[in-house]
Amino acid sequence: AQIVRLEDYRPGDFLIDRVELDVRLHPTATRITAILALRPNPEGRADAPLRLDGDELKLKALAIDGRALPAGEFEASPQELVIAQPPRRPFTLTIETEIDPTSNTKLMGLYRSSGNYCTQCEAEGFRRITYFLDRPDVMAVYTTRIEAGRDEAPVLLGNGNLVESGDVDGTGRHFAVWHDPHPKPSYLFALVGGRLGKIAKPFTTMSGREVELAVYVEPGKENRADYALDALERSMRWDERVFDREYDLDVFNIVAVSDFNMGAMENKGLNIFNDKYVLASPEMATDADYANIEAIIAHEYFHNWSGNRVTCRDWFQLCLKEGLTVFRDQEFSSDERSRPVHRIAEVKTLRARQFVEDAGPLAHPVRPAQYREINNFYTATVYEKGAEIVRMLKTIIGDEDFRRGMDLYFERCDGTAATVEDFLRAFADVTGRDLSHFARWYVQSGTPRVTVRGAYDEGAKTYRLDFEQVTPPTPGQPVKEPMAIPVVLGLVARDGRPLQATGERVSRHGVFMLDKTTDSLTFEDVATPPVPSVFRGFSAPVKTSLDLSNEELLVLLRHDTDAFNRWEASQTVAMRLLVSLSKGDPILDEDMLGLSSALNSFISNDAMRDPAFAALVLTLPSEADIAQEIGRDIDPDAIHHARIEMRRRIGQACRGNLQELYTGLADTGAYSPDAASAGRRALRNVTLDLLAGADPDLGERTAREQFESASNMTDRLASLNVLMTLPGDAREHAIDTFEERYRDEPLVLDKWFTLQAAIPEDATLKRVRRLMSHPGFSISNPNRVRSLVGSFAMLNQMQFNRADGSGYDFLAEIVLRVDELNPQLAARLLTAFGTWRMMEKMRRSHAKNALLRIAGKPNLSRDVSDIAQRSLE
Ligand code: DPP
Ligand code: ZN
Repeated sequence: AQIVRLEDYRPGDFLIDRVELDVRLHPTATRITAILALRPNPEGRADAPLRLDGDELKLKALAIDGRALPAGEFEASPQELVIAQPPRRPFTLTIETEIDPTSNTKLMGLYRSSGNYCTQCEAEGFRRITYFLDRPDVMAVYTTRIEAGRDEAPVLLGNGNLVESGDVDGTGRHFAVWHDPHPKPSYLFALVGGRLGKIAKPFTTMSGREVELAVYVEPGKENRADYALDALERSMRWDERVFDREYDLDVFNIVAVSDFNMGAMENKGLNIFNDKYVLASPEMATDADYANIEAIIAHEYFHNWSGNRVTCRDWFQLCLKEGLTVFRDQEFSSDERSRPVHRIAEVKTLRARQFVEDAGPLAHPVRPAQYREINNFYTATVYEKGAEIVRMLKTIIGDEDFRRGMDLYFERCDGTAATVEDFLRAFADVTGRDLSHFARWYVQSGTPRVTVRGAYDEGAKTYRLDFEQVTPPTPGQPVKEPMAIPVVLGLVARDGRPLQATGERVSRHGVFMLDKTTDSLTFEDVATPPVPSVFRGFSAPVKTSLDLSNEELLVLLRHDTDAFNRWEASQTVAMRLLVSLSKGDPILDEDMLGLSSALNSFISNDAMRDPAFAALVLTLPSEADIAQEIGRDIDPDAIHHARIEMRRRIGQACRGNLQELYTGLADTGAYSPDAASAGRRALRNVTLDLLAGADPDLGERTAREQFESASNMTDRLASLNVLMTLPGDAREHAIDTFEERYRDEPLVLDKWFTLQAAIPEDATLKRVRRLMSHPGFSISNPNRVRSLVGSFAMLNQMQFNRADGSGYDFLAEIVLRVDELNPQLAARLLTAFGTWRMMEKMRRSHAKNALLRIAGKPNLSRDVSDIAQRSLE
């Protein structure tokens, strides 16, 4: 397939200023008339043909300035419409196309979900509706007339504001005209037509404009949309308060649909959401679901400025909107919840997804230099690492300059299609700093590893820290340059007393910049040998090697003022023991004892002060985390058993305290999804898991009781998760009871699929195959496929990476099946092979064969063939 390169970017030869669409919805033959106001781009070539993008389109009519174009003057294929000699002045082009939304299983362009019509145009879906200059630097003002049968689609929604609506006399059809005054790229176009229930509330913006906020859902589910609407309102207030960003239309509509490739989409004034990220009730959603809904509602809303008002010049700049918007939604969640707890959650996700990606065959820079299929670049690297870059920038220049830089960026770039350079220039201009070295974070892939060594000089009362950074090679980048790494640090005295220490070259924001391969830093007047606390708050997306003993790390767990590093210390000690166990190395009793007694005193002294934080400290690193830490010749069975063993030992060592905690945290009163209540549930459920590890009989009894008495989905699901680790009748009975209760609730059934796909035992693959013929499963619904097949491949390390290769063969088979319906979904599943090279030899060869089988299949989608090829390179 053809490779698109950043270095080949040039402005288009034509621009489109206005688009008038007339869309006549029909299940299998929707007619679209597009009137495009075109003009030659002064920055383009003067004699170029006009080439419009298409994808599986059927051209019905074509006219320039109202006159039909004769056959010889254009060439139309499903993929392209070319006019060799277009006018060299402004003109209108009228294009009529016909499409079949019912057979659109790719869920790109206009398609149907539960009978309703909806669209998804990012990245390149608009070209499946009409021929267009489908690139983000072509920005136009859209007016959309939507027409449909009144019975079939009583609700008709478009971008912008509603300007007209009414009946089409005597036909049973009606129409609505929507006008969006803000110029936008085609990827932000959307329309919806269908039978939908609505909840709404008024919102007055900071300058006093009246806006109606509304959420549309499947009729009958309106009462499950309250939390989403509330989150929207809080997001809007927050963006006004924190970034001075105001909303700019008369309505803000959110529509939930059940068939959606991504989480949600920020179409101007008309966000379309995967219903998983809208619908919630205590009976059916977990605390994690509520937190995700809040974050994603905020994310899509924040795009109104970081993405829509300022959009991307080309798809290489995707991180310009995504990294920045993830940063913004993370800040929002941190303000709404607990900042340190949220930070830990962010880092856990970053490590689990982005570090893994960066260490595998699909590694790429935050701003890639090339792509074959842009859909494959909506990645953890672009999103999560992209957000970390913005956070580092803020850490380096400080809060005030960061805010001034953001203001300047929005002011300068409003209404334009911008680049990463434009973004950085705003911060360089407000601070007078040279950010060119920092900019390397956008272009160099791979996770830097920073080694830190400390040395105390008793006589001079100084403490020196030596730093060294290395970034490993990644695909296409064999040699790496040193990065500009902000290290937020401090020193901790062993007895916990605050340690006064001044360091040279530590900025007034507490940051030491490591921008060379090696560097050191000396602290003066250090009274006693300290324990260094580096990368506080995870100040940079790097891996760290510390020459600290377990004992010293446990000093940090007890005494560090930085909550992130307290947690990190507990995890580092646990990880060291887990790695030793996994490799079959003996672990010293004193090391085991050191950790369990530290945890025991943590439970007695600290756990109830911040239960959410305590839950994180008491959660052992996952099997996937351990595999990453080991890095090569992985044996997932050994890792699984090592983790079970650690869980047992910690559970037994802390049993008394855990039992007390479990009882003390008993569910009281009505459910509320707030962070404090969620934290108590999280801690109680971690406690249950450790107790079950220590004593399976007690675990089973307690989990069954909790399953039966739970007043909310969080506790019910947590008890089920514990039961999944305990084979037997109680488990199977609970599985059946849950199914019985929720068989008509697809989003809850998804949890049931996931639960079973993650069971760590040999029979699971058979179980997953059987569940694929469950009436609640559907191979064409992305949420169902991800819940069952995706969870098996991503959550069940041991069974996906089975020694006999059958886990790989299964995934390959499903990827090929799904590819015929929905390439984007298939490609996403296939990324589970991203860790195949670090497996031991037998597994590696099975995985490679499965990948070769996929890559060799004729007629693969570009999405799947791109991932398969890169995974094999
Ligand atoms: N732009 C969407 C989002 O991340 C995904 N297409 O919000
Ligand atoms: Zn986004």
